[in-house]
Parts: sequence; C-alpha cells; structure tokens
Amino acid sequence: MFSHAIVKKPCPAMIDGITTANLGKPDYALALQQHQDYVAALQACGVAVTQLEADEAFPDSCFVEDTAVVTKKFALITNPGAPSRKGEIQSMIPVLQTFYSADKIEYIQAPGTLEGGDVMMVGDHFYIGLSHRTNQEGAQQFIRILQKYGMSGEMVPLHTILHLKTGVSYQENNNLLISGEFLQNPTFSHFHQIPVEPEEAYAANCLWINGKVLVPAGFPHTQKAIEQLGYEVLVVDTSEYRKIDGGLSCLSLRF
Ligand code: CIR
Repeated sequence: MFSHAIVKKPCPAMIDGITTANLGKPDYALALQQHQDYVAALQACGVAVTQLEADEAFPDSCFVEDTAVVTKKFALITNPGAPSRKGEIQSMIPVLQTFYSADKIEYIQAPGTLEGGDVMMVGDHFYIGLSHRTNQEGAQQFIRILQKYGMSGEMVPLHTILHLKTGVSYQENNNLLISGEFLQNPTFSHFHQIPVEPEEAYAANCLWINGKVLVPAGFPHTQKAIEQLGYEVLVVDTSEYRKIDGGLSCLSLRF
C-alpha cells in the first residue's frame, strides 16, 4: 500500500520535451488540466500528494519518476541518462530528505546512469531495464544498494522501447500487463500475464495504487482486461504527455 505520492507540475517548456512519438506538440493548458485530474485520481486512491512547482529549466521535469526510486526502506536518487535531464535530481534531493533520513538516501554515481522508468518494483524484488537511459553500471550499483537493504534486483535488456515500464507494468497479485518485446521474455513467464495488443501498447503502462488502477483514456480493451481482474479502474487522460513519450507512472513517485 502507498501513503504518499510526489508530482511536479509541467512547465511551459514541456512542449519541447524529448520525444519520439510523432504526435505533435503538447497543448500546455490541456496538459495542466490533465495534471490536475491525475493528482485527483491519486488522491482518490488514498495517497497524500506533494505537488512541486514547475521548473522551466527542465522541459521533462514533470516526469519525476525518472529522478528517484522510492522504496519502503530507502530512496535512491538516480543519474538520468538523458543529458538534458541530469539536473532534475538537484531539486528532488531536498524533497526526499523530508521523507527519508540522510542515511537512507542513496545515489547512483557516474558513470552509472539509471532512470526510474526503468525500475519495476515487485514486492522486494526490482526489475531494472537496460536501456539508452540506464546502463549496466547504474543497474549494478542499484542492485548492490538493494542487497544492502535485504532486497534484490535483476537486469532486463531492452531492445526498442524507451523504459522498462513503457512495456510492462506490475498490477500486484502476480498480475503483469505486458506488451511487445517482453511477451516472449522468460524473465516474466511466472507472472499472470495480461497481454496488451500493439494498437493499445501505450496502455501497458498502468498504475496500481492501493487496489485501484489508473488506466490511460482511450484503450478500452486494456481497461476491460483490468476490470476483469476485479480492480476498480480510474481513467485518466494523458494525451498531452503521450506526445512527449510520458505515461501514467512517469508522472509520480509513490511510496
Ligand atoms: C523523456 O524522454 O525523458 C521524457 N520525454 C519522457 C519520460 C517518460 N518517463 C518514464 O517513462 N518514466
């Protein structure tokens, strides 16, 4: 169960965020509205939401998930692999210091890189995508830190997608939403898999919070599959974030 979430408002420069999506530029006013709706959905799941002010210096800074990994035992400040995003961690450190004591805040050190979108938590075990953003050194550092706290991690090489959780997301109770390159991956064969069809691939990134699941608007088959698992679904429109490769999980840290 989660009690807290941290989000950061999108800044006007978000329209120039990194993208491969080819869906045009985000509409900033609509993105702000969608962000408010996202926060309301988190609150409806029973978490207290800390809302950080927008930071115009970093177009992608609303995607706070990439700057940290928050667990019940410690917080990790990452070292984002995207050069334009590295500076985002500076403002996250003091925020996490209000929730974790200094000796429970860990850091990924260069040349290691890691982005939180590549980290999927399944209980005390963490899957770590090796991507253009997260390298082997970063993943190794994280695994060593996990072991120090009695937890574990394993690496999952990625081929085509941005982040691990772009293509696979854990919905608790052994349920895994899974798409594309991960469908045949034996790493995930022990999960109860909910395959996401290529037309709905964006919806492979859903967000379980305290028994409810946030699902992006516009993906009826995935929504239905999650409802059939017995979860209450909260539909959240993230169309403007999708235009800059962002999904539901990217917009918050949950702990
Ligand atoms: C980026 O490319 O870094 C942003 N435009 C999107 C980040 C999405 N974050 C995530 O999947 N955790």
